[in-house]
Amino acid sequence: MKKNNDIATTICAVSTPAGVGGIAVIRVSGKEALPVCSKIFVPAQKNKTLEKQKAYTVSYGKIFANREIAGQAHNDKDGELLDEVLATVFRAPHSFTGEDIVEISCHGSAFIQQEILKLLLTNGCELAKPGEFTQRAFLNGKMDLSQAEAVADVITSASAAAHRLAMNQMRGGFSNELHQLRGKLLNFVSLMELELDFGEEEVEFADRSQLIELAEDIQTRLAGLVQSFSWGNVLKNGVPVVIVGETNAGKSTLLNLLLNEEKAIVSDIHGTTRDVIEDVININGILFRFIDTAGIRDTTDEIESLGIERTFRKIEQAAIILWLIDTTHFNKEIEYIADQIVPRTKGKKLILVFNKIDKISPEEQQILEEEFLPQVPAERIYLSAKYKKNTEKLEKILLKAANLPELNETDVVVTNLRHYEALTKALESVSRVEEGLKINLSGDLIAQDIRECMHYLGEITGEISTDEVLGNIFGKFCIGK
Ligand SMILES: Nc1nc2c(ncn2[C@@H]2O[C@H](COP(=O)(O)OP(=O)(O)OP(=O)(O)O)[C@@H](O)[C@H]2O)c(=O)[nH]1
Ligand SMILES: [Mg+2]
Repeated sequence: MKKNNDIATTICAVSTPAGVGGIAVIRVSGKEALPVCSKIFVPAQKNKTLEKQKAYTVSYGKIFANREIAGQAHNDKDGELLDEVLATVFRAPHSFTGEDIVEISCHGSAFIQQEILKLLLTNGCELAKPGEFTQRAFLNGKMDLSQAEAVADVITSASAAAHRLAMNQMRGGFSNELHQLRGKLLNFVSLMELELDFGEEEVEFADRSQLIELAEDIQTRLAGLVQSFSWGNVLKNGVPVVIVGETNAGKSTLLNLLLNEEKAIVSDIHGTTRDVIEDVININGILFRFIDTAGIRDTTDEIESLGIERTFRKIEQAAIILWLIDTTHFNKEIEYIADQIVPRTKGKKLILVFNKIDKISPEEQQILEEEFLPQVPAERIYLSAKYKKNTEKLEKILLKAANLPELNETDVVVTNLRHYEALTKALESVSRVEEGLKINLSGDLIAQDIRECMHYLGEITGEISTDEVLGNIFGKFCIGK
């Protein structure tokens, strides 16, 4: 793992969310964390300065508004009291970043937070960049790259399943496994490269049949991980459910109902929604991503046509399709719409949602049940989005349709696109290794493929990383994380 002990700056940032809360936590990390904080923090116990404070203990004290000059903090005679705070001290290397850290818990006012930050900046700190605390944790060898990325996932996880996956990744389950696979490959490739040193002599240090076994093993494992992405992604970002159908069927009404929020405009004008509108919501511990779309009809309106094209694209990306049908309004259009939707739903779950049943009689509903497109294989539900009738039943159908496996704490599931891409490439190279071995390809070519596979595995854990990759990953974090 990459070690970096010469990070010179001491950084600070508010680590709690922006805005007003009961308390806020300002985190300071770096070589100068203790002396800098000591300049602005006046401990209640006069002789217990932060520098003398034991690691992992908290002390109570004051911060004054005009403590900008070194050495003045230990005299609270003058200056306007800014806040009474708690300071927690962590010492290198046993801290989140691996550096000395002081966490100042102050009252949650935005003004107090800003003033304390200003005091820290005038006393020699720099404002942390997005994700810089976690980046330092990585650079100081406290965690590998996939664990650092999991920190962001843990922070944003919005359902029990996503949380469990992120926690597992943060604890290093995934990295450990990749690290081991990589170690085994390294072992082999070293032996093969040794053979190459012997040039013309026919020596074989690396046992080919063992290597085939290993390559097969690794292939199976990588293929499993690559496959897990399809639902790992769903668990993290929500099961994509697209709401489609004719104009005015009540799609936006249903979206608002499911999200419990007036997200989309509802009106009785046909073609109200022209773009896709989406949001996620947690139903019984599973995250769903509901996507409202432009109603499908044969139109010459250019903008509406673009909207309808987007509808089709969203159907492609969805796992579940809710086809909304207006039960009060039947005409030959429905055949046209069926032709547009049904062929696009292969391999996906299609649910026929008959809406506005508040407006039809039980007899009419009965006729629909018997006669409406009987050849379309799909679950059917009758509801009223406007009057919230049968919507619990719809949620049950959705949960069933999502069909997500129960996860164990130790299950390794790939949820990160970057990992998925690297694993896919690693899988390709290890497949080439296996093929090469089977046709007795020369050692140098096989060694090259092994190295390539190791490279991609190393990219995930950060054993191989570039500044660009790091910038990309940590730049997506918030400041203070
Ligand atoms: N009676 C009744 N009216 C409904 C129901 N659901 C929606 N509506 C009404 O139907 C009209 C159209 O609803 P929207 O949700 O805007 O329909 P949409 O499918 O999004 O329409 P477009 O965006 O134009 O494609 C509105 O006047 C709604 O109030 C329902 O269950 N019963
Ligand atoms: Mg709409």
